[in-house]
Amino acid sequence: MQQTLILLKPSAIERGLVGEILSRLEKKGLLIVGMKMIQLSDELIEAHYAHLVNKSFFPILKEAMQKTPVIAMCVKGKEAVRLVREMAGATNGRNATPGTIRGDYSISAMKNLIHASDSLTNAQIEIQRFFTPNELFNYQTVMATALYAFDELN
Ligand code: IDP
Ligand code: MG
Repeated sequence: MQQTLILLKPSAIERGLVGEILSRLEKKGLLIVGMKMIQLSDELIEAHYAHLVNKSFFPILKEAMQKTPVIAMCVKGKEAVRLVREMAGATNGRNATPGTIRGDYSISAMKNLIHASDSLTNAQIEIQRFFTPNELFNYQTVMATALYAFDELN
């Protein structure tokens, strides 16, 4: 099973879309193994969006990410990294395919509701950036045998 990092951004919090997005992730079969609300510091945003610090829109992005606290989540599932990226949709909400979270609920390139790790390597780095080991939980649910075939449970 893979783990991936999700942030529900201030655009999701402000619009009251937390429940909706969480519900989609749960219904897909992803298991929440960590979840907390945090106010992002300058340092955390600069590390998380290091690939964007030199972009002209970075100051606006930083402000947008600090407008409210965010909800950070670590979810687990088979191929979870790719699945959550696909469920999030293209970065720009106006280009995102209907049926994706951004495609259904965002009309903005920046205020696109959700962050999802883009590779297994980055997922591991990002999970460690946002969670301490004791904030992540290893538990089994009876649902696992309903969600997966026996030979998929690893
Ligand atoms: P991603 O969130 O789909 O992985 P990234 O390129 O990693 O996309 O960009 C991180 C975030 O920065 C985006 O989710 C979006 O909020 C913002 N962003 C990226 N590109 C633009 C842009 O061209 N204009 C405005 N905001 C952008
Ligand atoms: Mg990205």
